[in-house]
Amino acid sequence: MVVSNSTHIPEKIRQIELPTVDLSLSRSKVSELIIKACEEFGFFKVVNHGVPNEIIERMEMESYEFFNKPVPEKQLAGAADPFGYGSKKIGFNGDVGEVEYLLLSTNPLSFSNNPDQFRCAVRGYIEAVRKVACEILEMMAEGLWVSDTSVFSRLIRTVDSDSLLRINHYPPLVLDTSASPPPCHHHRVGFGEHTDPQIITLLRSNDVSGLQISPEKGVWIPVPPDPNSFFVNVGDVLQALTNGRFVSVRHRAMVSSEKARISIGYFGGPPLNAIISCPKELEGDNKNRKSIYREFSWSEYKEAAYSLKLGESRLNLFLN
Ligand code: GA4
Repeated sequence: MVVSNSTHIPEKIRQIELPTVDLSLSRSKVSELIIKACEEFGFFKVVNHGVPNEIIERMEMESYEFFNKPVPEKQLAGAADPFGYGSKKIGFNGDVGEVEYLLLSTNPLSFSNNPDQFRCAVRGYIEAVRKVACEILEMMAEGLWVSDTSVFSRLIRTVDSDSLLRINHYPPLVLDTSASPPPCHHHRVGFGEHTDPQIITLLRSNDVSGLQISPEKGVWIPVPPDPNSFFVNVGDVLQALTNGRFVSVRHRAMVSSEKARISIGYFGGPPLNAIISCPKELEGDNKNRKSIYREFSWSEYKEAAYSLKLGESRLNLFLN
């Protein structure tokens, strides 16, 4: 199917079944499936993840409650510069979308103006998803035959990891049927095309669609929602840590449903002073054993990523 985006460039929407990883399978099978998915798409769905339902439900309920409040009350969470409540404006470079959100740092929890129950729900949720993220990162290292199997996971497990939690609330799509000419496409951009700068993202949403991934320019694969699963994507730093074997997937969120979408993203990032370089087992097999990317610190990379527009690529600024 061909649809148009706001700049009227034709886009192809492709319906492809995306990889699913069942975490209850044997460890070797799981790591094999994860490696394949990360090399092919930089993206997979996780089922049987072991995060208790109560933790997820509580988090979702508190999120609904937060976004149902009047705007002045939501603003008590502070402005999203960098942590707090934001609406429409994304980042610092003029990007906008049909979304309101709460952006929180996970270490320590930047969340002082909100009620205790919400704080507790967020804490419990972060702890649970971080655990799953660490397990996944360890199985990635195992599958890549890296001897230090916690080489990736310790970057997000440490207390000074620069990780984030983002709760997004996408409004329902309201079509102006009286518009003349009538609207030609039934979707709007909620959160524009981008890659995540960090190591790994675990995203969970209610049963409302919107997420799409782009394996190649102009091609979009809609990801059917599944409230019982997490969607995992490789971030830019993991692409660098794996010397380009894993791909940091481009993705976006569209507003295309008559129901509001709530998504909760955990972005596992390294400490600001961490030096990003791939383990020796993943260095090139060329004569100089050179890796594709030069060494960089997460703070250096973050600064570059945050100074660009949403859709702009940053990892290629760090090529060797
Ligand atoms: C994408 C992933 C996370 O949501 C985020 C986003 C951040 C923001 O909203 O402030 C960024 C975006 C994200 C990447 C490029 C920069 C920074 C907006 C933007 C234009 C919180 C993050 O870490 O990077």
